Amino acid sequence: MKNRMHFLGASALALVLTAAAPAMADFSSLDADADSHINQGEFNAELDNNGTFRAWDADQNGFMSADEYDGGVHTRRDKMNIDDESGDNTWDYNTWDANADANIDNDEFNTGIFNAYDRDGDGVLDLDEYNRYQEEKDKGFWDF
Ligand SMILES: [Ca+2]
Ligand SMILES: [Ca+2]
Ligand SMILES: [Ca+2]
Ligand SMILES: [Ca+2]
Repeated sequence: MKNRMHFLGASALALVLTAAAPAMADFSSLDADADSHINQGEFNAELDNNGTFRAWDADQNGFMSADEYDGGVHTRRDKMNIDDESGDNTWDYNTWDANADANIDNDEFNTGIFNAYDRDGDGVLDLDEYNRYQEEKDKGFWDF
C-alpha cells in the first residue's frame, strides 16, 4: 500500500482533495475564465443544466407567468421552511420581469436567480456566495 501511494503521488492527493471539497470543484469548473468569480454568463451554464426554468414553466410555453413563478417560489420556500410572509423580497416577480412584459423569460429568470445569490451586488459570485447556492442545491432546493 505504501509503495502504491508513493507511485500514485500527486494525482491521488488531488483526488482526495477533490472529494473533500466538491463545492470548490464545482466552482472551479464553472469559473471558465478562472478569475475566481462566477459571472452571469458562467452561472447560466449551471442554470441551463439544472432545468429549473423548464420545471417552473408549467405549461412549457417558454415564458413564466406570475402564477408559475409563485408556484415555483412557494415550492422552494416550502423546502427551505421560509414563511411566504417572511418579507423575503429577493424573490419578487416584478423585479425579475425586467422588461415588465408580464412574463419572465429564461434570461430574466437566470438574472433573477443570479442576483438573489449575489448578496453584495457586485455583479459576480465569489466563493461564499456560490457556496450558498451550492448548499441549497445539495439540499434539493433546486430540484423540481
Ligand atoms: Ca469567472
Ligand atoms: Ca409558462
Ligand atoms: Ca419579461
Ligand atoms: Ca458578489
